Amino acid sequence: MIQRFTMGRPIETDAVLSKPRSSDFSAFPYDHRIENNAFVFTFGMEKDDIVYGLGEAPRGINKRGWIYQSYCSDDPFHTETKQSLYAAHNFLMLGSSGIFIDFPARIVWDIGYTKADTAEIRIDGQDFDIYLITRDKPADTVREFRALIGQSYIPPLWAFGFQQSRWSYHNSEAVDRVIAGYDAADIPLDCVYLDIDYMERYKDFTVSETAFPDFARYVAEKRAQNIHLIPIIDAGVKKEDGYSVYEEGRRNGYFCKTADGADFEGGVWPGIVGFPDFLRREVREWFGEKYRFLTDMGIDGFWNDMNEPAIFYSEKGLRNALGKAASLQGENLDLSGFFALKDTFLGLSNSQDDYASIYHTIDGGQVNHQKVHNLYGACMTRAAGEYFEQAFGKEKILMFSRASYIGAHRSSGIWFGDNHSWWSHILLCLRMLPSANMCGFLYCGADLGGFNENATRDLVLRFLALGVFTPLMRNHSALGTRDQECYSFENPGDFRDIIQVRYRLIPYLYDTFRRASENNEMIFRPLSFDYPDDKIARECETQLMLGEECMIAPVYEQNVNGRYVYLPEDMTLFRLSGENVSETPLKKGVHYIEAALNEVPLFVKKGASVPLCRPAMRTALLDLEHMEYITAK
Ligand code: MIG
Repeated sequence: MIQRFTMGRPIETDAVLSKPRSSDFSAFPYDHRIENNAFVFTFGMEKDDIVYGLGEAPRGINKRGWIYQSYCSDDPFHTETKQSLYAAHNFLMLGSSGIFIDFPARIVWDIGYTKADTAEIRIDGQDFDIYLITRDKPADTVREFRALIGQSYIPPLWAFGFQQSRWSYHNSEAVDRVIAGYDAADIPLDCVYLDIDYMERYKDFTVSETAFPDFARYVAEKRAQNIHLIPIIDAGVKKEDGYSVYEEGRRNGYFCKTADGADFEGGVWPGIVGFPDFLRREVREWFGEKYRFLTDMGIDGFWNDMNEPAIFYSEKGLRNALGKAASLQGENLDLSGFFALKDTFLGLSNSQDDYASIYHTIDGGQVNHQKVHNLYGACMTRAAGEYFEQAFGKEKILMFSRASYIGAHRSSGIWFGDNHSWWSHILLCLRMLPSANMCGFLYCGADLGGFNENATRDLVLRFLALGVFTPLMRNHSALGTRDQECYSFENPGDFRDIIQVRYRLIPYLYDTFRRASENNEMIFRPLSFDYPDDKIARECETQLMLGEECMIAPVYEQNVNGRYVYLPEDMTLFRLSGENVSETPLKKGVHYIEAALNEVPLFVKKGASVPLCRPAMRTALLDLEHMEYITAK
């Protein structure tokens, strides 16, 4: 059953496709109050209740015992004490009771942080819709919620191939070296990413002539090798005379404004930029159509970045900070004065003052950015996704975004942003997968090997062994970090063994993905969804159910040959490595499972089968007619 409760006059977010009629608010079942203009409601949690949800967010599958915020944030340190990441996915479940808050400004979710047995949810405003969904089983609640928000995006098949990225492959020679490196090591590859340096001075919808001369020909040449190039698009449009995208945007009044009606200007990679007001349909149509510059040259995949939006500084913020520094010139700073000055500069990026000084135009009126902050990136990505669907049809273009709000799941996937080459981030990725699936985001994944800082060979291998199962399987790393391409480590054969397993599983994974999208199901589920009465399964935060047939349990620590795995029922362990498959039937219970660095453990439920094809160097070269089945007898 779904009930909708409407308070005030909510801003249209387009998260929900067809809205059920609102119930009288007096029937809202939770204790609530208004406090400092915020709507606050609370509910109790029994000792053993599990709270799921919030999509892309820090910490566990069970969200209890922490405080989270829905506030899209560009924060490259995903430590466990953070409260938000890049997305705002306002769907929470207490057992099988679902709550979706359709509200695009800040929400604070105190899930037993202040009081262990109480959840207190603070909605920063009084205009919103809350949907309550009650079913007997969590998976049914998710299905009903997903039907409400509409079918999840399905990418082209080749988007399930292995993808290599780095900030940045600076020119066509660098891209060619990557492809040659993979080909020489016999490691399959489908995509190479173009990070911001492919552009001319970081201008969206331009390609640097010196870095990629005759880009269309180059793209065609790569397509003939079955390689897709995936350029990045940033949210901000460089302010530059004679740059048509900027000039059109300014002339038509398409950029976000300040209170006095001037274009808001912020500093990001291109220097000073205007931020398209993606909340407006005509701006989305304009910006979406701009991707044609690249699709006309044969590009068929994109990643949208910096769309929280990330703002390194604003002119006003910088002026204030410099003024403050100048006023201290010649003063004898005490320690607190020094720290205050330092914080002034550190606080220039993604500052609340800047966000509060941005205005959108909605239905002809000015709306402060803080009221709609969490829609910005989602609307950018919708602009692209809706253009692609209309111009090319469904399932043709790969599209994923950094920032997101529920609703964007219909036109794109997401990646989990700037993680680190830390062992703990294997688990962070694992835990976000079911949560993101609940919220409709099926095409997702983390930067495998970790984005920030230097990775070790064993970390990349173990990260990839989880990535074998994530729809987006992309190795990506930051500027200045050690080479992280698979062929740059010792004995690349181990990497081949892992990535070939992915290619063998593509028919199964793609089919599982498609069914999950069509039937509003999750690809990855917490064990507790499937084994609600099993105490150990209910607490499991390091394994996931995959599809109807499988369970996965990646190794996530250094210098170990395996890990403990809990089997909630009899299953067969298949160790997959390259074309090798070994099989070990196991009884329900706890087992120490060994997995070498070149092996992917896959647990299959008794009686179930999983198809495997022969590996190939590209998805386009897979033989999808001839399958071998691994069956758990
Ligand atoms: O401020 O384009 O999350 O994947 O490599 C950093 C450069 C901007 C952040 C993205 C990351 C990308 C990087 N970008």
